Amino acid sequence: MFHHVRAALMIFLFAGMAWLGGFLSSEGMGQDKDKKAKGMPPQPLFCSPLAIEVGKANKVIVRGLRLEKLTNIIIHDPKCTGRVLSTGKKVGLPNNQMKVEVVGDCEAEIEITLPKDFVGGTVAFSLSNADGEGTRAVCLVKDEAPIVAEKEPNDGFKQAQKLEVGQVVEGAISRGQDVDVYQISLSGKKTYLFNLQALRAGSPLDPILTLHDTQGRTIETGEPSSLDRDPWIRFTPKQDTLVYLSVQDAHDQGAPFFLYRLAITAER
Ligand SMILES: [Ca+2]
Repeated sequence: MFHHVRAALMIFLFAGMAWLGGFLSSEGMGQDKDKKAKGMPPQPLFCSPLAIEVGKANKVIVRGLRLEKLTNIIIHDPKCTGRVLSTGKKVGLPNNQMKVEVVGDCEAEIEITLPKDFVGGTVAFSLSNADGEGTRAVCLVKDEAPIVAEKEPNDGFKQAQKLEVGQVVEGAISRGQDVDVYQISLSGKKTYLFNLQALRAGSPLDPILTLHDTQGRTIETGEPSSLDRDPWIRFTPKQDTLVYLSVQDAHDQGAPFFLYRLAITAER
């Protein structure tokens, strides 16, 4: 008799657990369905320009996915403010070899205001729509170094654009197979650092940085940094010399938004 009761109790218990399990899993499925129906939050990828200034309101074009119905911008720094100037519009891909998750298919205009006493090389932000807050993107913040704009044509050693130590050049690999070449005069026995900034700011450029001598021979190819894979070169010439630095895309792709910054500094 006792065994029968226990068996019945066990059956009852199992049935109860099965019912509860079914209830929970159908609940879970319901949630998945809701998520799909609701859509996804915006995903900003990178900004143009890549770097913004302290002590002012910076207008920035942000490129990414699902930027059409923006409701808010969230700046992840309590000293900075931002607003959405115009919600996103769909824009095409320059060619169908480009991956939409890398270059985005939508552009919006935002404003980010940094205080004069801002400290730090980057500011992160995210955007929200009716489906919530999306992933973060990063704007670089300009330091004191003078900025030079890239000037085309600069596709070869003969057309190289002259730069000086201490400057930062802001450029773009603006079309497929574009190469930007810079000429710099260096002093012997000093150590120089050539530091490219692209991937750290989400740029779709997959940069190759190469240092050449006056004969066009490769002295060194940029080492991808362990943090963000942006390439850098440290170089100490034996005597005063001219060198050439070239910037290219690893896949020979390019578009006006394949932006980079290249900083040339002397180490003490
Ligand atoms: Ca060029």
